[in-house]
Amino acid sequence: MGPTQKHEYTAESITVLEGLSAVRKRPAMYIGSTDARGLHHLVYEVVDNAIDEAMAGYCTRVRVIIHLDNSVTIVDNGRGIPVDMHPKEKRPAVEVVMTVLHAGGKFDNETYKVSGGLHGVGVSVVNALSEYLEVTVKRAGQSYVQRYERGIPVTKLENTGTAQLTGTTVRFRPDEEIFETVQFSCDVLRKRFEELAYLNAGLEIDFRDERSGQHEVFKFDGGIASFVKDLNKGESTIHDIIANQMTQDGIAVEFALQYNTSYKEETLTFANNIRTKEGGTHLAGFKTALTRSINGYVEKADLPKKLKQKLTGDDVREGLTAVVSVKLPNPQFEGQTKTKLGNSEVAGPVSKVVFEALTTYFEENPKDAKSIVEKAVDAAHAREAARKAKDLVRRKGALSDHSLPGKLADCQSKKPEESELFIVEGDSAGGSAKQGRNPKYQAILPLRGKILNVEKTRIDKMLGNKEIRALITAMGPGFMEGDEVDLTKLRYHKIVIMTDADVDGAHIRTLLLTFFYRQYRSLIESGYLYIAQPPLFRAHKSNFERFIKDEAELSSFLLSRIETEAIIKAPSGTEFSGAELTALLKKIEFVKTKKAEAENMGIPEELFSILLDMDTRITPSDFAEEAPATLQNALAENEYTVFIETEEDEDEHRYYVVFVNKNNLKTRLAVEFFNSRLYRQPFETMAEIKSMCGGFDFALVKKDEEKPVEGLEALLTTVYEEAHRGINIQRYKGLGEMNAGQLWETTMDPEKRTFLQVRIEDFTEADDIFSDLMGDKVEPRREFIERNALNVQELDI
Ligand code: 0RA
Repeated sequence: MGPTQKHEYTAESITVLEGLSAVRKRPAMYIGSTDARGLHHLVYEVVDNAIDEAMAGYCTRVRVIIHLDNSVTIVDNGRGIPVDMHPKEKRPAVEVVMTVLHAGGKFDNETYKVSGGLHGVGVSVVNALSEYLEVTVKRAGQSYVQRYERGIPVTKLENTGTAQLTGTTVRFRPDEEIFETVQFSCDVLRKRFEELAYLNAGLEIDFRDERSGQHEVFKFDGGIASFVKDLNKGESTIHDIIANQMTQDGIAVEFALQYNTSYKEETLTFANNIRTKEGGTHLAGFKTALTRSINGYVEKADLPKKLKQKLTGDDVREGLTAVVSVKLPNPQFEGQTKTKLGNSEVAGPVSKVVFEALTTYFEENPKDAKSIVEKAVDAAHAREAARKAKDLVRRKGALSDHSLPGKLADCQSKKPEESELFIVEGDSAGGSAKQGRNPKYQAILPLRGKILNVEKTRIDKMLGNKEIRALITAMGPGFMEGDEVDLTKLRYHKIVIMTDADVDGAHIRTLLLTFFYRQYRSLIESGYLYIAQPPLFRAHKSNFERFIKDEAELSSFLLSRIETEAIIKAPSGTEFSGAELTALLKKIEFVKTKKAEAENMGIPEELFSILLDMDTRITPSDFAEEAPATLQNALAENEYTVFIETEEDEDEHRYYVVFVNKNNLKTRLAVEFFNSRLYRQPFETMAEIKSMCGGFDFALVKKDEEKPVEGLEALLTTVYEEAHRGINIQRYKGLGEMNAGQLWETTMDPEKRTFLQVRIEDFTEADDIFSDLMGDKVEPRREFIERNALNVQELDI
C-alpha cells in the first residue's frame, strides 16, 4: 500500500543512486552472500542499530515482526534517527542515513558500535536491497514517515503528527530480484535474538512470527550469568555461578562460569555482541587467568596431599561452561571465518577481571574451590590413563594388519582413494553386507548394539570400549582429535555409516556422528564421512521388482504406473493420459500440500480453498475500508462474512482481514497474506488446473471401465488407489530384511547407490541438539525425540 509518487532527481540523489546501485550490483561485498545467510543479515543490521541505542543507554525494547509476506518490522524505543536538515546534503538526516553508504554512523563516537564482521555496513545497504522500506521516526514530539523502493526515496519525509515517545520503526521487504531465498527462518532469528538478549542484560527483545503465530519475549536481567545458567540446564552443576564485570582501559569485560559434572567444555566468547567462534585474544586471556588462579589456589590453600598437583589448561576446563563477552572500540576480526578477535590489548584486561574474581571467590568459598580442584585433578588422572591406553593401542597398531579387528572384513585394495569402509549396525546386516559387497575395495565392520555415548564418556573409557577400538584401528589414522589424527594414514577415503531406517538406527547413527564430530572432525572436514541410503520401499509383482528410495519416489513410481493404463476425462472434454496426466496430478498434489501448510498456520482448509477457488487473485492494495466485492461475494456463497480490522499499534497502523464462518469461528489474517507465496503460488496453480479442466467433475477410465470422480482431492485418492492395485508395496525397516544381493544392488553398488556426504555445517547448527540428546538429565532428551517426531515417525511406519 502506501503512496508512490515520483521523486525528482537532484545532483545529490544521483551520487546516492551510484552508491546504492553498487550495493545492488555486488550485494555479496556488503552482506557476504545473497543466500539465506545474507538475507538474515538484513534483519541483524537493523536490530544492531537498535542495540547500539540500547548500549548507549537510550533504548530498552526492540520488537521484531516477521510478516506473512516475509517483510519484517523492527521497532525500537531509542532516540529516533535524527530528522533535521543535513547541512551539506540539504536533505533530512534520516534520508541521508537511509541512502548514503556508511552514513549510518552515530555522530557521537563515545559508544561502542556493534559493527564487526559483516554487521555494521549501515542500514542504507538494507534499504538498497529491499523491494520497499518504510521508516517511521518519533522524535522531539513529532512523528515522521518516509518510503523507499530499492533504495530510492519515493516520498518525501512526511510529518504525520505528534508523538509522545521516541523511537525508530523500520519495515522492509527483501528484494526477490536480489535474494535466492526470501524465506526467513524463525529458528535462526530466535536464536540470535535470545543471544543478544543475554548479552545485553535487561534489554527486551520481543519477537513475533506472524507466519506461524509464534511469539517470544527475551529479557534476561541476569545477562550472561543467565546465559551460563541456561547452557547448564540439563547438567548437574557443582557450585554457584561465578561472574564479574569491569571496564578497564576502555574495554568492557564480562564473564560468567560454572562447572558441571560432565567432561566437556563449552566456552562461548563474544566481541561487541558478535560470537567469536574461532576465539582470539579474549579467550586467550580467559584461559590463562583460569589456569593461573586455580593453580595459585592449589599452591596456597590447605588441601589434602592428593590434590596438591600442578594442573594443565585442559585439566581445569573439563566440565566448564563459560561465557566471555567484551565490548571495545575498533574490534579486529581475523581468521578463516572472520570470527577470531585479534586486538592484542584485550587479553590483559580480560585476564585481570577473571583472575581477580576467581581468586576472591576461591578464598571466600573454600568448599566450592575444593570441588573444582577435585574435578580438575580427576581430569588429570583420566588424561594420564588415556595416554597409557593410547600407547597400548598405538604399540599394537604398529603390528599393522595383524592388529586389525577380527570383525573387520577388510578389502583387498590398499589404496585409500578407492577403498570404502561400511560401518554396519548389527551382525546379521553385517553378514549380508559381507556377502553382498565388492571385496576388492569394500570393507565391512559390523558394530554390535549401541556404541558408547561419547558425550558422557571420557577418552580413557572410550578407548576401553571394544566397538570404538575396533573402529579406530580399522580406520587407521591414529587417535583422537587434539592428539595425532594423521589423515594420511586413513585406510579408506569413504567411511560409510549404514544403519536401519528405524528409531534405533537413527539413534546409532547419531551416536556415531557425535563420535566423529567430537573426535575426528578433520575427517569430516575432508569430506570422508558418508551416510548410506538404503531404500524405504520395495515394489514387486510376480517377477517384477523395484526398490524405492523414499516417499517422493514412491509417488512418482505409482503415477508412472497409472499414466500408461488410465485416462482422466475432464469436464472441458480434455482427456489426460501419459505425461499430461502426471503433470495434472502433480499440480493437484502441490495445492494439497499448500492447503496443509495453511492449515498448520491456523487457516482452516475450507476457507483457504474458497480463497484459491476465486476467479481473480486479490492483492493487499484491493483492501480499503472494506474487503473487495469479489472476495465478499465468494465468501457469501459459502456462508462466510468478512470485515476489516485496523490496529493502531503504538507505532504502526496494521490492516487485518477477519473471516467469520457460519459457526462464528473467526480467522484473522494480516492483509499482507495476499502478497505471500503461500497464497499466490497455489492460487496460480489452481487457475491453471481450472483452465486445463474447465471444472472438477472428472471421469477415470481404465480398461474401458469409466468411473465418475467428483472433486480434485477425490481424483487424487482414486488415482493412487488404482495405482496400488495389483502390486505389492513393502516397507523396509531394517537392512536385515534385504538379502545380500538386494543390499548390494540398492545401497552399496557405486553405479546405483546414493550417499549423503556429511558436512561440518550439519553439526554447527546441531551442536545443541547433540548436547540435548546426550546430556545427563532425561527431560531434554525426551523433548528432542518429540521435536523430531515427524522425521522419526516417517522412518518407522
Ligand atoms: C544516527 C544517529 C543517531 C541514532 C541513529 C542514527 C539511529 C539509527 C537507527 C536505526 C534503527 N534504529 C535506530 N535508532 C537510532 C543518534 C541520535 C541522537 O544523537 O539523538
